[in-house]
Amino acid sequence: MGAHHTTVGIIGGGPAGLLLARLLHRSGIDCAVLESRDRGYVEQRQRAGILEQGTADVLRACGAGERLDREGLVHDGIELRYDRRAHRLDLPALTGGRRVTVYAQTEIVKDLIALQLDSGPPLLFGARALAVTGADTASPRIHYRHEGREHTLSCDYVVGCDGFHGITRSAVPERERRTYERRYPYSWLGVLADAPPSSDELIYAHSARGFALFSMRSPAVSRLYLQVPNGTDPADWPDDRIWDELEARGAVDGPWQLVRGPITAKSVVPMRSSVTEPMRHGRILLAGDAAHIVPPTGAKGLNLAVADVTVLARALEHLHRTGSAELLDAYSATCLRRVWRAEHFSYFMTTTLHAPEGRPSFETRLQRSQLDRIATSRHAAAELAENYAGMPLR
Ligand code: RFL
Ligand code: PHB
Repeated sequence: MGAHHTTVGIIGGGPAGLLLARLLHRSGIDCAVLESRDRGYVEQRQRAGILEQGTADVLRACGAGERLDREGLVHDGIELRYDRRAHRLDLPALTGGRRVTVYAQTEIVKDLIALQLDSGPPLLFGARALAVTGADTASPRIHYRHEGREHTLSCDYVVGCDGFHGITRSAVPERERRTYERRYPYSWLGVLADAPPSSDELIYAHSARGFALFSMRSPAVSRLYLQVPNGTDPADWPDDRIWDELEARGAVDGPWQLVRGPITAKSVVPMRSSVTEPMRHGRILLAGDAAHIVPPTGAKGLNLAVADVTVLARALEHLHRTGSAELLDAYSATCLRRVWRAEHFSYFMTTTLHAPEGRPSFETRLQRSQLDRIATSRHAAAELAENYAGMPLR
């Protein structure tokens, strides 16, 4: 990597790390990104699809909005299905004008990598951080392996953007951090299909057979999810079984037809909530999935990662420009307010929409009552819509 010192050493080249590097670079702050995987892997990893308005605005403001504006699909609503009925939530009408955009995480990552490789700060693929030392010194160090050799990068600040399974979190002494966690008794089987979406908007379907989500990547590609038991092997789900199950769970009175097509990818993701506090220890900071994860039902994970690094870039820029650490000192508390709101919303969406194991229970009845409430009360609908569309970033 040439220089062995940088102002901000960033571990992880997912959306959080790449966007942070972009924001710092634009503020004239020197930084470097170490990413353990290769470029192709990072660009193909199938994940999020829904961007809050604030997220899309940050991407535009830092010059990564061109393809987003051309190819992103702006959505004004989502549909909830239960008891064979469809109920639409009009997002702008319920939130004072906020909407969401369907633009895949894979595309954001490609756009940010292209910007960074074209005159941005150093971005090293195949560079696995092994440990961070010197948390309590003025110059923390990242020890990493690249092309079979070990290197050390000394930094003024180290930011862990290394996701849920990263190593930065463990550089904070155990007595200084606390993790709050919840696991759910189900997972999602997610598929990508060369089939046009069966609806113009996303459908979140509650059914006695389990939850189903009908999303999309483009006018030609569907992204679909089914609630499955933990430990499910995707090999037990041949394509026809997936389509039949999606059709059964999405069934509604009135016209609706599920369009089938070749399935091109299949994977199982467990549902988990987790928050590690605080998000800073001395000169080590955590951002995105490295600090917190949500079950995907609320579509919040990527949006939280973007919010964290936006707050962090502003704080580091303030420090660089004025010498004041005031914003940096507030970083963890500022982010955690938004994080806990998103944790609650994601938990609410998850527990309201997924079928509990076994026969219909007390919980199932509560879910139906809650869904009726959303369908009939503007207040209840607005509460969901405001959380889904997201709070403005400032
Ligand atoms: P990432 O994307 O996990 O990136 C972390 C990066 O760090 C690298 N890394 C290391 N690099 C160097 N040294 C080490 N020791 C390293 N250890 C790890 C990894 O290779 C990786 O490149 O975290 P980041 O940047 O914080 O971004 C978070 C988002 O990826 C995540 O929150 C979202 O994908 C969550 N999510 C969704 N979020 C939304 O906002 N809207 C959605 O619609 C949405 N849908 C989803 C989702 C996540 C899903 N899965 C697979 C969990 C749907 C699914 C199915
Ligand atoms: C997706 O398109 O991948 C997606 C959309 C909405 C969610 C989760 C995932 O809540």
